[in-house]
Amino acid sequence: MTPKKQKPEWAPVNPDESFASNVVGGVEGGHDGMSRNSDSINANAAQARKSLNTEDYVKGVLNGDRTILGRAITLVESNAQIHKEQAREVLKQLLPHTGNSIRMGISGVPGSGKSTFIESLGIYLIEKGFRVAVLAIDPSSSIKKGSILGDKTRMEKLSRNQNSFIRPSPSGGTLGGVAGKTRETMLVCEAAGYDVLLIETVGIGQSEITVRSMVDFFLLMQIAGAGDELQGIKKGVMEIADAVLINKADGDNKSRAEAAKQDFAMALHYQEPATEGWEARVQTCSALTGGGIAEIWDMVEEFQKVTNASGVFGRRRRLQARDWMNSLVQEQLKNLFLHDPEVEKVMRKMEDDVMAGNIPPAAAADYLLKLFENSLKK
Ligand SMILES: Nc1nc2c(ncn2[C@@H]2O[C@H](COP(=O)(O)OP(=O)(O)OP(=O)(O)O)[C@@H](O)[C@H]2O)c(=O)[nH]1
Ligand SMILES: [Mg+2]
Repeated sequence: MTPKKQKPEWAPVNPDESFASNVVGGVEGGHDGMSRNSDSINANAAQARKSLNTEDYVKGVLNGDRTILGRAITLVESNAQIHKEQAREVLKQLLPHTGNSIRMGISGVPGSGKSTFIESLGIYLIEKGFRVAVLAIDPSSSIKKGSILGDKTRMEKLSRNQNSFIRPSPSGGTLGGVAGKTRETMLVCEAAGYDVLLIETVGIGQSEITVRSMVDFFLLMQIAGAGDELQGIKKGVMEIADAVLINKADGDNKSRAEAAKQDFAMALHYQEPATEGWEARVQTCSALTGGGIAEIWDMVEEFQKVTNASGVFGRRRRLQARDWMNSLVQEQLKNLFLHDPEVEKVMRKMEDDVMAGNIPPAAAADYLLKLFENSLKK
C-alpha cells in the first residue's frame, strides 16, 4: 500500500528512486473530499478511485490500512454535505476504538525545530515499538503554499517509516474550523492504532490555545538566543505548557541553552500549573543529534502516570469533549445566523447605521437576532 511514486513537496531536489513517502495528500478547506489527482492519494489509482462505503472506511481504518486511513481523513475534512453525513457515521462507529493514545501538542516559534524534534522523537518511539501519527496545523498558510510541511520540513526519515503517518491539517476558514478537522483526524488515527499523536503548530495567534484544548500534554519549544530569554514569549503561552523545551542545545549553543533553562525553570516555578498536580518542567535537547530526546519521553510517561493516578488525565479529556461540543454548537449557530437570508438582507445596512450613530449597537443586535429567531420559526 506504500505509494511508491508519490513525491511529497519536501522531497529532496533530485530524489533517487528509493525516496518514497507515506504522506497522504491533504485537502484545502472547501474541498469536496474527492481526489481528482490520482497521484495525490495513492499510486494504486484504481483502488484510490473506488468509492468506499461506510463499512469499507470503518474496516479499513480499524485494520490500520493507511490508504483507507488517508481517505477517511479526507472524508472527515470534506465540507460537502453528503460527506459530512457519512463522516459522522464513520466517526460514530470508530469512536469505541479511540482514546488509546497519548496526544501531544508541540508549539514554538517558526524555526525553533519542531519538525526536527518530531522526526527525532518519532523515530525514537517507533524503535520502542510505538506507532506514531503526526498532524500539523498551520494557521498562517494554505497547504499548497505549505510552510509546515514545505521545504523546511525535517521529517524525511519518519515519513518513510511504515509505523508512521504524517498529515497536514487543512487550513483556510477559521482556526476553529481547522482545529475541528484536526480533532476528528486524531480520533481516526487512534482508531487506526496509532499510540502517539504529535500535533505540530506554529506558535502564532490563537493556535497554541486551540491545540492545548485538544491534547493531553502540551510542549512549548524555545531556543536560546542572546539576551533575556523570557522576552518575546507571549503572556499566557507559558501558562498552558506542561513542559518547555530548549532546543538546539548542541555545539556552541549548549551553555546558552543551559542558562536559558535556569531562567525558564525560575519563571515556571512561580506560575500556576497548566495541569493540576504537575509542575511544568524545562529541559534542554538537541533535535538534531537526538540528545535529550529519551529524557523527554521519560517525562511524558511520568506525566501520564501521575495524571492517570490522580484522575486528571481522564477528567481533562471529558472536559475537552464537552467544550468541543459546545464550541461546535456556537460555531454552527453563528454560521446559521450569518447565512440567514433575512439577516443577510439587512446586515450591511445595520452595520452602516451603527457606524453612523443612527442606532445603538445593542438595539441593532436585538433587531438582527429577532429577525433570525423569526426565520427559524418559519
Ligand atoms: N543545531 C541545531 N539545529 C536544529 C535543531 N533542530 C532544528 N534545527 C534546525 O533549525 C531549522 C528549523 O528546523 P525545523 O524543524 O524546520 O523548525 P520548525 O520549528 O518546525 O519550523 P516551522 O515549521 O517553520 O515553524 C532547520 O535548519 C533545522 O536543521 C537542533 O537541535 N540543533
Ligand atoms: Mg515545522
